[in-house]
Amino acid sequence: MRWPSRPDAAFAVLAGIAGVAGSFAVAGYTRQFVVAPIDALVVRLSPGVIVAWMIQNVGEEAHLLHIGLSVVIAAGLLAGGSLLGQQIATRLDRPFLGAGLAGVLGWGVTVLITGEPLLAVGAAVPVAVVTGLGTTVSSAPDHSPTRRRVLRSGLGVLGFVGLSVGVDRFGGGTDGGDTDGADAGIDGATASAEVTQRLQQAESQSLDFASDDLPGLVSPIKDFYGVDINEFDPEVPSDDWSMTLTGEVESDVTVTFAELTDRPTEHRYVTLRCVGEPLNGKLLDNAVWTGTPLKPLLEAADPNGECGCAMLRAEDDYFVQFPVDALEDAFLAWGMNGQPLPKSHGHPVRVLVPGHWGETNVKWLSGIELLDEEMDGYWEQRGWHGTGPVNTVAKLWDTTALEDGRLELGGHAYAGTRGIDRVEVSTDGGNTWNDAELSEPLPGDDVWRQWRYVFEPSGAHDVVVRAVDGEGTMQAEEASDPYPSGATGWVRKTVER
Ligand SMILES: Nc1nc2c(c(=O)[nH]1)N[C@H]1C(S)=C(S)[C@@H](COP(=O)(O)O)O[C@H]1N2
Ligand SMILES: [Mo]
Repeated sequence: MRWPSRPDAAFAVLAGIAGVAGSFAVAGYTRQFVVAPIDALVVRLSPGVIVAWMIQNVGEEAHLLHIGLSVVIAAGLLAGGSLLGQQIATRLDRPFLGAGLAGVLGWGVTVLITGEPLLAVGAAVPVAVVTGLGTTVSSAPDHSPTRRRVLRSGLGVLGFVGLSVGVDRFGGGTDGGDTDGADAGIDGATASAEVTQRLQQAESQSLDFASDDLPGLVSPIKDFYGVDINEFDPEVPSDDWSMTLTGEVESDVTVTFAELTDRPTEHRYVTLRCVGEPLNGKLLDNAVWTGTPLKPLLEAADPNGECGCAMLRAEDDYFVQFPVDALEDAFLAWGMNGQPLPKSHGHPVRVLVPGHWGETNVKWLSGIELLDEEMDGYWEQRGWHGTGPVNTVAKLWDTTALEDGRLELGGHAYAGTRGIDRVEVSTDGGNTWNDAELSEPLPGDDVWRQWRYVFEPSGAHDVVVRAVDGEGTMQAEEASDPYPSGATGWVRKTVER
């Protein structure tokens, strides 16, 4: 095999990039995008220590690193196809066959990765076109115009990449049942009367903050935080969904989506908080969820395993192990703020376990296996202890200077099923404490509350906030990191005006 010349190699790289862009143009940011399965593999193969380190030190930007790597791998594979196509064609002494061969190889690679023969054409065509350009350029006799052409085609490819990104971002497209783009505040525009009543109740019970930056008592879908083990959400049509309770049970129980949504329906406020969030972080939100209790299904299956525990499994290969006792209070939700459950929040069905850390709220639920012996879940395998009840927290999300010279402090407080009894605020570093104003509790046994405290500042203040839960227990003062059992401590901040 001959070593590829520089323009050949350059065009192969461009062909790879163009192929990835083409795949993106036809598939969008979905699991059919050629990068998606590669990314899933990269994430799966990343050692747990690295993942834990990334979550703590790189935070939400960490996904850009593995996505970047996956894009490079995808482009590299398609570039390899382009080069191979060119080489075979050269060997056969038919250089102009190279484009066709490169296209076929690019198509084959993409089908192998995505399993989508039709959409793979979107990657194959740009690979063939750019490879063809390369062949034309290399076979051109003189040198300096060739260079110019290389440059021009390179710019063309970049233009194509830009265009496909633009088409996907702004042309709408392949969201399929997702309402993530739904309008803030009016998520419930098409909601049932009960959901609308709940959304209105949350609105009317929200404290009247001077600041517009604070979330209300219900988070609009577009603002609701998201934590996923995968970059690309599974796409599960409701009609294809069913879930089986199996394993250590008297009898397996299977429900389809139609059967599930036919069951007694409730609309509950449930607040979610991720164990991985920093003490004053924002991975804490509340929504009105529509669904049905899990308990009757559990009773029908009649678990008899030794550990009294179950593994919840999901379509994205996520899994959480959990005590059956706690599951008895769980809710299977298919609606969020009056919309069908959005793709990013687990369409079509997710679990909501009152009062436990976010990770137990399995999205894209695919099955519940009752066990004989305890086993680690996905995050527990990676060192987290995030299946238990949430820690009590009062967030300090608002420090707003009022026109009259006073300062408004505010935020949300949450203690899972224990509820929030009061929030105390100190403006002198913890020497003296005052009760904050609290929003009226919303109905439900796993809902946050808002707090607000306004005072007359003089100079700098060392503000500290802490919550007392419904059992009379004070939020733990000792500070600890989120890893492995959730952040503890009191939120402190120096404010001045
Ligand atoms: N199938 C599945 N379920 C999942 C996860 C996931 O990655 N896959 N993430 C969990 C974590 S860590 C949290 S905090 C919550 C977040 O739910 P949200 O994305 O709807 O806010 O979902 C949990 N359920
Ligand atoms: Mo989480």
